[in-house]
Amino acid sequence: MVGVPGDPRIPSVTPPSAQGLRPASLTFYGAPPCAPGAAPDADVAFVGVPFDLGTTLRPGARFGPAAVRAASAWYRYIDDDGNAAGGWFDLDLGRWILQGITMADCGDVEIAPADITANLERITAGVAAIAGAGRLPVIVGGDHSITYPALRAFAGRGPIHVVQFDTHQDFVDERRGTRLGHGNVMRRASELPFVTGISQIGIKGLQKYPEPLSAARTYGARIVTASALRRDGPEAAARSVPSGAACYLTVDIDVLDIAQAPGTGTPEPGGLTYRELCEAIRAVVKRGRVVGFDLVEVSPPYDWAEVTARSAARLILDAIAAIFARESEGRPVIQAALEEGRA
Ligand SMILES: [Mn+2]
Repeated sequence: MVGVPGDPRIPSVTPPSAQGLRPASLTFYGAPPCAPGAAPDADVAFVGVPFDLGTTLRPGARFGPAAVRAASAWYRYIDDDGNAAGGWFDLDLGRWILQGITMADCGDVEIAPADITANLERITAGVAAIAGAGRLPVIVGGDHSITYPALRAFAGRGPIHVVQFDTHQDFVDERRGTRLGHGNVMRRASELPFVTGISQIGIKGLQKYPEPLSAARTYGARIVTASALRRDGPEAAARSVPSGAACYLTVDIDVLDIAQAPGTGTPEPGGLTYRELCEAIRAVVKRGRVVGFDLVEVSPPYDWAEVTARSAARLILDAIAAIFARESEGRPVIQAALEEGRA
């Protein structure tokens, strides 16, 4: 018999929670799902944003959250004995990471077709539900335009310095009538009253128009090119971040070299290696206090052998390990950073 709505024998599509979030069938790292409508009860709360209406040329990043979730299955949050938050032993670092740090997957922001403004509001609400609970939101895009609505979720929580790892500056004011695309996102971020500065790390590539670069310089963006990072090292790059500042970390996966991250809309040759990126993130995180983190622009239709999705899944763990290693206290660090910023 064909099921009809309300037929108890047929599993219905899970309704979105009060925050407009739809639970995922597969979770990041196998972490437990957040209870719908409740504040997340974990140090780290993942949220997927399957939105790519901000792309200039090649869409596909809407499939990013699903691909990164699938790739993250390699790193299991719960061990064979059913224990959660046991962390991982990092053979390269020679120590445990993320021991005792709890994680939960809040699902995906429910994206509506065609209505950009409504979607941006849903993204803000979804991230605000996590940040407002004093948890670390880890947002997986989606194209880079989602960083602007994600940042808006921090309004009223004190000054924030944005640290952007990216090939492109994304500082175009307006092109072809749009101001909310992924190439405009840092310009919009710079206009938020509580954003006190922006560090742009890993920048490279060719530009047709000089206006975004001069506007970023006029704004006071601290620009560290890929070459400068390579030449001067991660500690020097991290000095672009004000010491002790509350930071929002945004990583556009296209900061990696095209060979290491082919699955993205606008890849460029000459990018960072995974190791260079990871070491730079560790240095930045040691200097600032990260209160929000997104990873964007994984576009599975352009990926090979899950190279990009797997790199993203690992990078998220390495980044949050660095964030929580800073003071190894977990949730209270995030809460303190937000409260201190508010004071
Ligand atoms: Mn970008």
